[in-house]
Amino acid sequence: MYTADPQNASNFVAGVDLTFMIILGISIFFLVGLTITMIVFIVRYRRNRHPEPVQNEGSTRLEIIWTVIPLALVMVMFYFGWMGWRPMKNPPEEGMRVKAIARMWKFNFQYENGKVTDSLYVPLGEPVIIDLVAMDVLHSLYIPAFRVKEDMVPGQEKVMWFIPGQEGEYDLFCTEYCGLQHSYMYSGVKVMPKEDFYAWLADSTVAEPVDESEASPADRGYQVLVRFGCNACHSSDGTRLVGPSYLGGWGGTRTVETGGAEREVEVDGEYIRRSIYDPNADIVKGFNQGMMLSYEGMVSEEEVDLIIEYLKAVNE
Ligand code: HEC
Ligand SMILES: [Cu+2]
Repeated sequence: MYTADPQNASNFVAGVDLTFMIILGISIFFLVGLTITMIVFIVRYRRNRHPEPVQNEGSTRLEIIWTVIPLALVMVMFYFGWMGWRPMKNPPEEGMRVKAIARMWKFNFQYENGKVTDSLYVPLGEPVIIDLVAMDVLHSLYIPAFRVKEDMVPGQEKVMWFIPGQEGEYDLFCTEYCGLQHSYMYSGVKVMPKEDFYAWLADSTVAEPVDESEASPADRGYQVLVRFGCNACHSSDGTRLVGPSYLGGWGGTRTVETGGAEREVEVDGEYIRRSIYDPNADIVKGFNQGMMLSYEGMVSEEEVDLIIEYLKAVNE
């Protein structure tokens, strides 16, 4: 995914990099300076030149020097860090708003017109304001090339913003260890020229800019499962992951727990729909409640139908 790391990938690159270089410079200066001083002292004050150690009692001048200089240096670091960080906390009023939704183990991005994608698409040169929503546990959204990173905390409203400065594709991933398939939360940002971006955004027929129209309903159903990260918890080959496999479900029966009572249900369209929109209504026996969250408002009715087509095809 990752292609380039230009200096102007976002409006924050210059500030963050400058701070980093200043701190790195100060650190290198002290590493080299202290090492040289140490070696000189070892040679000059070695035992056979100074058999009798001398005890030096305090020096106010030295004390002041080695208090004031480090204080000034950390204030310099603080100043640059503060100046680089403060604008990140002040998003502009106007901009392209998008909601980043993190859940185990997938990012989805929801645009103002309802479009949902699994990579982030943004217009070049326009402020992008991201509302960060964590559905289940702590996640953290990180775009290294843009020098932005922000924790996503369930129940907290947080935002992140930036202005993309150069067309291209960049890495985006979760940097808060969030469980078994944390590494699946790896995605990307695509920066497009404004006209291309708004044309893509207005086109409601394709979620991702790929040609889905030729694919069969079952193939498109599979793409829906990929887009929403269902496959982190469900396999297609009978393997038991966090949730039951797609294989062996459709057309058969399931033992589920409904409100504490066990019962048998037919795995049909209605059951699948309920499993996606209200996963805790029926808990498949042997699996944990609360792992799967509702996808109501994210996965559309048509997409549920496509998923059902895929489940039929898997169990043929
Ligand atoms: C974090 C893990 C997780 C994710 C992500 C997840 N599920 Fe589930 N799913 C489960 C678990 C656990 C169960 C079994 C417990 C239950 O019934 O709620 C389950 C049950 C189901 C069932 C009933 C299965 C059966 O064979 O009886 C369906 C259908 C289903 N999920 C579909 C989906 C779809 C579609 C998505 C993506 C839009 C999805 N799941 C995402 C964990 C997950
Ligand atoms: Cu995560």
